[in-house]
Amino acid sequence: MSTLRPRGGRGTVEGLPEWDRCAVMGVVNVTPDSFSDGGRWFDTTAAVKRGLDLVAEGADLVDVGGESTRPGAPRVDEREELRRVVPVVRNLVSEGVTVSVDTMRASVAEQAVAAGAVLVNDVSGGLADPAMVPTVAAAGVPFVVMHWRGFSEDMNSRALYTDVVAEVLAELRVRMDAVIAGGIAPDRLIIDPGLGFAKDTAHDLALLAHQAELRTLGRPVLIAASRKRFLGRVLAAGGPPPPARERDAATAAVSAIAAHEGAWAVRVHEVRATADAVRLARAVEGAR
Ligand code: PMM
Repeated sequence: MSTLRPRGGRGTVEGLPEWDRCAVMGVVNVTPDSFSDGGRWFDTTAAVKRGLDLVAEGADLVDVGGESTRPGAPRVDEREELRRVVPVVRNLVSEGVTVSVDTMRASVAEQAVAAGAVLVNDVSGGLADPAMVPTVAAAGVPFVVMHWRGFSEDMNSRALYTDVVAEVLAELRVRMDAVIAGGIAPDRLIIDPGLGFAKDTAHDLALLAHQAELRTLGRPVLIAASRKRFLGRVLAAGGPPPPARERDAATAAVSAIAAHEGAWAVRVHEVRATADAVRLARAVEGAR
């Protein structure tokens, strides 16, 4: 495992703060329909308070999104996405929070960056909107390239792999080359295997088991397992899966594993337990 990890540990991202451990990205979904927390932070005041609470609980940065990407979700209207996201970003930034914007739209990314967001997290890795890569390149902010095979409406039908780890790596490499060719600086890229996006439980687990291989792409790795279906399936042990809100202990377990394997950051809905997990992973690392 550690033999596959390049020197330099989890890596650094130009334009973002450096943490001496795996960072914790707290999630604020300003949506009525996200699979795990939809509707809970669906007005600006509640969403901003949620972001501040996540920071108080130990989040290093807060990821603000206005479009649900749960399997089967329809797309949200652009104006509505802007209305949901931009004021929340602006308010959190004014409180000193490091904010990323979770969007597939260049217009939302652009306005969020203008409002102070310092990272664009695009689950489509720039594929959904042809204006995304030039917009991020011009803004000069870091960019998350996630493995993605198509919109949520029908992504489950794309969960077909012969060797999921090799194919995800190869497809991520193609996207990295494309976004670099499009003008985004290589040292501003973060990669993400896209757990649950066109992947079933076995695929998600294989990607976690081979996380160290993602580091061979040479960029920091973001792992976003929080409350996802595969955790429900593992916990179900043959019975009905527990609801999303009862998957936080399992999420924290993944955070510990991911941090131990060299993840740059983990993206989670409930921060407290994951903040403990990444600190513990750091302590174990320090004792090597
Ligand atoms: N997953 C979701 C949303 N945004 N961003 C990244 N980089 N990686 C992910 O896997 C990811 C993401 C879906 O989860 P949510 O709707 O509960 O936030």
